[in-house]
Amino acid sequence: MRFIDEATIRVSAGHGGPGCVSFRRETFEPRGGPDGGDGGDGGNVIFIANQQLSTLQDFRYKREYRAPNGMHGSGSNKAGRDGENIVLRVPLGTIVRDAETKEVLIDFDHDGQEWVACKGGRGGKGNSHFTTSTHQAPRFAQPGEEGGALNVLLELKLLADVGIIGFPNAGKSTLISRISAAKPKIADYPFTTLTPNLGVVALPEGSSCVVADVPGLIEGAHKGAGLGHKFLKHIERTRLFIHLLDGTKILEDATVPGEEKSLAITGLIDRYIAIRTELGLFNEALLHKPELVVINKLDILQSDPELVESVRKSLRDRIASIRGTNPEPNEPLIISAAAGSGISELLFAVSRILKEAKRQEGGADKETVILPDSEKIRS
Ligand SMILES: Nc1nc2c(ncn2[C@@H]2O[C@H](COP(=O)(O)OP(=O)(O)OP(=O)(O)O)[C@@H](O)[C@H]2O)c(=O)[nH]1
Ligand SMILES: [Mg+2]
Repeated sequence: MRFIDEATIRVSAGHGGPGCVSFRRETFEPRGGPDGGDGGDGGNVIFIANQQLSTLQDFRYKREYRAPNGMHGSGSNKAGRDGENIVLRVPLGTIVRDAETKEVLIDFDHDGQEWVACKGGRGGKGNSHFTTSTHQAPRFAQPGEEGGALNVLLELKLLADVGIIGFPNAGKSTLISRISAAKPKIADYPFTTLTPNLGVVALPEGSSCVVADVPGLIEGAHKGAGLGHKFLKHIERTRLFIHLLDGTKILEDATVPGEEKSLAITGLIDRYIAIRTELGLFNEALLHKPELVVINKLDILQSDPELVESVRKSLRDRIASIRGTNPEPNEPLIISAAAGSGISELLFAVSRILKEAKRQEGGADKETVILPDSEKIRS
C-alpha cells in the first residue's frame, strides 16, 4: 500500500557565461581600450508549491531538469543574455530532501511558496573590468561560475481527490487497478479490501489525480456493521465520489419471475440509498459532494442492450431526485472495470468534474506541473 508518492530528480542550474576579451577598434582609434562585455548569469532552478496539483506523476516521466547557461559576453561592452530560470511546480505538501543525505531541504506548506533549489552561476566579467593604471590592455576575462546541481527526493503524502464508494463486491478494487498502478486484492467475496488503497490516475489532457478505494460499506455501517465508518475519514476530503453500483443486481432483479423490466433498478436504488444514508450519518456534508454514479460489470449485461438503456434512463431520473442535483452528462455511466469498457468516458467525466471543483476553489488554470517556458528552454 502506498500513501506516499515519491520521485528522485536531478536539478541543475545554468553556468554563467564567460566574460569577453575584446578591444575597441575604430578607424581613428587604433589602440582603443578594452571593451569585453560580461557573461550572462546561468538560470536558476526554482520550485513553487501549487495547491491545484495532487501528485508527483510528471516527475516520474522526466527526471532531469537543467536551466540554460548564461551567454558569452561580447565586444562593445555587450553583456551576454542571462539563462532563463526554470520553474518546477510541485503539489502543496511536497517535501524536498537531499537524495543522498535525506536531509529535508524544504517542506512546502503554503500555496505559491517559492524555493530556489540551485542558483545559476554568475557570468564572468569581461576584460573591460580589469584595467588598472599600470595595465591598460588586459588580455583576460573571467570565466563564468558553475551553476549548482542537486539530486533531490520529492515526497508527497497523497490525499485522495476521488473516493470510490459502494457496497462490497461492486468492483471498486478492480476499478482502481484498471485506472492506476495500484494492485489491491480482488476477490469474489465481500470485504476483500480491509484498508484503503490509493492510486495515481493519469487523466485525459495530461493532468493526474489520486483515487482512493475504500472498504465496502453496508447498511448499518454507522453502528459498526461490516467495517463500519472507520475508513470514511480517508475520503472525507476528496473532491468527488465515484459511487459504484454492481450491475449484476440488475440481472438478478430483471429475472425475478413476474417482475417488470422497469423494476430492475429496485435493487440498485435500494443500495444507492443505503450507502448515501450511511454517508449522511457519518457526515451530512458528504451528501453534497459532487458524485458520479457508475454501474459496473457491463460485460454481463451486454447481451441485453435494451435493458441497459432502460435501466440507465430510469436510474438517471431517480438519482437526480434522491440527490437533489442534476445528473452529470451520461450519468449513470456504465462500465466494465474488468474488461476496460467505458473507462475512458469515465476518466473524461472525472477530469471535467475535478477541473470544475478546482475552479471553484480558485486558480483553475494552474494545471501543468512544468511551466511551458521550461519546456522551451529544454529543447
Ligand atoms: N464480470 C465482471 N466482474 C467484475 C467486474 N469488476 C469486478 N468484478 C468482479 O467482482 C468481484 C469483486 O471485485 P472487487 O474489485 O474485489 O470488489 P470490491 O468492490 O473492491 O469489493 P470489497 O473490497 O469486498 O468491498 C471480483 O470477483 C471481480 O472479479 C466487471 O467489470 N465485470
Ligand atoms: Mg475491494
